[in-house]
This record gives sequence, C-alpha cells and structure tokens, in this order.
Amino acid sequence: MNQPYAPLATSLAAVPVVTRVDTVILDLPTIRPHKLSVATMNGQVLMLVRVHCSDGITGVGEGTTIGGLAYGGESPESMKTNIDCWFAPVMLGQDATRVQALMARIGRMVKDNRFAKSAVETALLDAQGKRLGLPVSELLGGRRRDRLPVAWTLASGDTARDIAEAERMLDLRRHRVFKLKIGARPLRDDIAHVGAIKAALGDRAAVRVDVNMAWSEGEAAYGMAALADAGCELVEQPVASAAALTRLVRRFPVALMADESLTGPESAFDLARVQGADVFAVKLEQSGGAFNALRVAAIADAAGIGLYGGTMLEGAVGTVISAHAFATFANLQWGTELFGPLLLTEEILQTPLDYSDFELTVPNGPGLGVTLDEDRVAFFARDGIRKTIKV
Ligand code: MUC
Ligand code: MG
Repeated sequence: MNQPYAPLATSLAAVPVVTRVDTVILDLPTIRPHKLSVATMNGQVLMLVRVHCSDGITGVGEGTTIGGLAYGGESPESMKTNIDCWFAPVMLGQDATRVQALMARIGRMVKDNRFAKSAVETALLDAQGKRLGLPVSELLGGRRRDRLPVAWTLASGDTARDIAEAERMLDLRRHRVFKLKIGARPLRDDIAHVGAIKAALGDRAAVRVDVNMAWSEGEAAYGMAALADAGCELVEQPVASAAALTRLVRRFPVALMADESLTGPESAFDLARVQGADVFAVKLEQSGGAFNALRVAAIADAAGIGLYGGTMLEGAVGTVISAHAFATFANLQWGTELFGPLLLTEEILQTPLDYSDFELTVPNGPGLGVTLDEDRVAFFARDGIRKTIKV
C-alpha cells in the first residue's frame, strides 16, 4: 500500500536542527570617506553570523549599520552580543528547515532588533537553499529577473571629486544613476552642488539626492523646488517626520522617497494609507529581513507606490540577500543601490559579484550562491590576524 507520508518518528529523526550559532565582526576600509548628513564613514563594520545545522550545512548572514549608532538603535556589536546571548539559545535544537516558523519563535522571545533578525534569517535561508539546491530567490517566491540596475552614491563631500567619480563610473559602464548625499551643508551650497553635478553629467546620467532627514519642513519645501529646477529626479527622506513627508509629497515636480520612515510592514502600511511618498526605499535590515521586505513591497504595490531596492551599505552577504529579495519584486521601478561591496577596498568572497553594464547579476547557485574567502574573513576579523600583525 502507498504510504504518502513517512511515519512521524522517522521524519522527526531526519529533521536537520540548528547545532551552533557563531558570530564575528569584520572591520573593512572604504575606498574613500563616505560623507552623509548623519556620519562620515572611513570604514565599514560587518557582523557575520553563521548558523550550523545537524546535516552538516552552514548558512551565513550579515548585519551592518551606517556610522555605528548614528543611523538607528542597533550596532554591529549589539547584533553580535544579542545573537550570542539571546537568539542562539532560542535557535539551538530547532528545526532549521522551517525558516519562517523559527523566525516567528525568535520574534516571540526577542523584541525589535530588526537588523540582527535580518542577519539570522539570511543565514537560515542560505542554509535551506543549499539543502534544497535552490537559490534563495526561489525560496522567496521565485525570481522575476536575473540582473538589477545599481545606482552609485557620490558622497566625497567635494563637487569636483564627485563629478570625476561619476565620469569614471560612466566610463566603466558601472553606474548611470547617481545619488548625492546632502544635508550637512547650508541648503544653498547643497543646491549648487547638485546643480553643478547634474549640469556636468547632463542626459548621460540621472541625479537623485538623499538628505537623511537633515532638513526642517520649511527647508525641504524650498529645497525640493530648487532641486526640481536643477534637474534632480528624486529626493529621499528630506525630513524625519512621516507627517511632514505626507505634506510635501506631490507639491513639487520631483519624486519623494521614504527611507528612514520605513521600519517594516506596519510603518509601510501607515505611510501607504496616507499616500505619504511616491517611492519606498525597501531595505532588508530596516524591514527586519527578507520576508518582511516582501511584505513592504506588497503594501507599496497595493497603494500604487513605486519601489527602490535600498542598502545599509552592506558587504557582499547582505548585498546578495537583498538582491535575491529584489529579484522577486513584482515592481522595481526605481532600480537598486546595491553597491555596498564596491565601497570597500577588500574582497571577502571567493568569486566577486558581477557588476557590469550598469547592473548586478543575482547569483544563481544554491542558497545565497556565494562563498566566503575564509582566509580574508579571518584576516579582517576584529582582534584577528591583521590586528595581531599591526601590534
Ligand atoms: C541611506 O540612507 O540610503 C544608502 C546609500 C548610501 O550611500 O547610504 C545609504 C543609506
Ligand atoms: Mg537613505
């Protein structure tokens, strides 16, 4: 007689469980100082988490922030501590194949900590994809595209240097959409900076700005009008308050994008309900992981809000999980900014990601489809080999 299901005892015995959770912090230099209104970054700190399973499979995930605690309530160090002390005990011995069930279990025991949750979920998805022989994008519903357009951020703080950098990116055919970080200088200086860059690049490139919440509502009203005149096509999070975003949207002939206001499906729903933005910058870490990012995208779609694939300046692992998620989005009208690994001087993958013809190729192998170069990881680990050599 056909037995459609294996007896319970056999299937339970075969279930791979989480056996160990390791974390490590890497310190990597950036190619140049990266100046935002909230912080100047001279390097990036990556928190890598590895989830080891009883079937011998290990998945990897990553957490980063921007300028330590300058952008939000989590730091790479807080992610490491909280995963070591509070996530790991909740995960050990649990079924590693039920990623959403295990994330729900973690959610019951651990409040907030969206970035750390995103890193752990990434590692579980990587492991499950490897187990099934499928790219993570297939576990997230199935990819709709293999290549993603990638914008570059000009943030050297110097107009001439930014123009030269943009010209180099155009020559290399790496980027033709440029996001300018503004908000740290007087408003008129910022407008002149944007206008000079747009005038130099002309129709060869699109120019957008990110104010990272630095402006008051009044400054934003003046700034958005002037930026539209300067040929800027999109303004990202000019003010902190979601209510102020709602009052600014569609008053000027320039798209308004929400970033920091989006902290997951609930805030996305609140903003969508009042049509508070033209575009959502979806970030996996800000959303609390890939599944939540898909929920944010579905809310935007339902509300007629455009989508953009954002970054927390992640390294390779965080960039690739974002790429897998964005590859499944029904709409991605504004492309992505998944350039994080290109801002770092060091490669930590065995095979670097493919950035070519203005796009990033979404890896196709099982899981995330990337392999860490363990020697490089050991070298750049905090208190690791590099530190030992220096001392
Ligand atoms: C942000 O606020 O969007 C994305 C690109 C970049 O340079 O900084 C980030 C953060
Ligand atoms: Mg932003």
